[in-house]
Amino acid sequence: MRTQVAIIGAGPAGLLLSHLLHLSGIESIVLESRSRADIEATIRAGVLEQGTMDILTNAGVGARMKAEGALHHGVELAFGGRRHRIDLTELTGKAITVYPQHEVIKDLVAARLAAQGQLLFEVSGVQLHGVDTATPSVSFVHGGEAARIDADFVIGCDGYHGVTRPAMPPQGREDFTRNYGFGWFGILVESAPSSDELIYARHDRGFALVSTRTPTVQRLYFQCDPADHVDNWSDDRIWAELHARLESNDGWRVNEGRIFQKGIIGMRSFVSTPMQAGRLFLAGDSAHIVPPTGAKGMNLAVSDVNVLAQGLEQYYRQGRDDRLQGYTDAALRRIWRAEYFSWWMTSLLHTFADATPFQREMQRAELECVVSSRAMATALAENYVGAF
Ligand code: RFL
Ligand code: PHB
Repeated sequence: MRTQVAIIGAGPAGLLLSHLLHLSGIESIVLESRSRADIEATIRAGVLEQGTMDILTNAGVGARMKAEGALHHGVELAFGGRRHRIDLTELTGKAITVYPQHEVIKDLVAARLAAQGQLLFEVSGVQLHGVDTATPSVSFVHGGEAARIDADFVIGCDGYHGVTRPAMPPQGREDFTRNYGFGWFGILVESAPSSDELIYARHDRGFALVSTRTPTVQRLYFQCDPADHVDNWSDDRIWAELHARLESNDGWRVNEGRIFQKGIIGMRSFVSTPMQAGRLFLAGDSAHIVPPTGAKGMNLAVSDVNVLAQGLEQYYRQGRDDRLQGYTDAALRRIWRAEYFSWWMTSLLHTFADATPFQREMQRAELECVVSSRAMATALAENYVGAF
């Protein structure tokens, strides 16, 4: 097989890149290790920045997001028994949309297939060859048969645990990592939303987050030990913990309902640089991870491939590669802003096992500053909606 751009991974990064390239008349093949049903059912992100919505809309894949996504003009910070609203729209002129990542995936898969895009599911043994030459290739197994794609470029969109980052030449690489030592326990609940807007709560027992999915499904999270197991958490224990962390002086309580999905994720910050070497480029979670507190991961994946698609378009249309050469620098400017904000939100709202009493008071004081100072609330709002 021969194509212009071989893309590894059919997450938001890989699928959107393939679609943007198609709109510019550039051919690609996407290789995905999981099945279509699996990628369309994996529960992950929920919050889309205005810029992400604009990119999806301009690419012609925003219709269902607009119709079914919920526009949110504010978020709430809860601590000390009180909730404080941060008015995103008043402070920034922008809003966010809650629309599940797997719905974005469904929209992108449908768009690729409608345009006869080549999407190969359930491939295994992906290996990269000659990425430091002008004729890279990818070998893999599909439907029990060994296969190979010759391409001009290989793009690693295969997430944090993929094979493309380890295939980067080691010289000159620098990785930046922060492990937080805690995770999030996430549940999906059959019940009406408890709140019109997301609630980020700080409590001495740990962080909790009230999010939504649809008018009949809530998405809730609480800070936990990343080594804990979902089987240790009965539904009753989960509700007791959530009620304790979300306690409110005004009598508000989170709505209970049937819990139909439980999972634990670890929290880390990670950036791997540079994001390119020769004809191999990384985009999305394959190059960087943020803790989910800032709701930035999918938004970064989208902005990375938007920059990369412009570089590839310039290469094929004008025969110039200065945009491609500048990809890492252009992408990292936004990535480090999002890394900073995600780290800051995480530090502000979680309990840290090694925090001294002084540090705990500083955290409480900082929260008071954020909700009482318009300047600090504006900084949070600008970062949250991605106005940078
Ligand atoms: P993905 O989505 O991980 O996709 C990578 C794809 O590559 C495939 N793959 C391979 N394919 C072929 N060969 C191999 N060797 C392969 N290895 C892997 C995988 O099967 C997969 O299909 O990466 P991408 O595209 O970079 O997208 C990143 C986002 O998925 C991620 O950043 C977000 O989900 C993060 N995130 C959030 N981001 C937001 O913007 N807003 C949020 O509100 C938000 N909330 C979250 C989140 C992530 C969460 N979890 C579960 C980590 C909430 C949670 C709980
Ligand atoms: C979600 O709805 O899954 C979600 C919302 C906000 C976050 C993280 C996850 O910060």
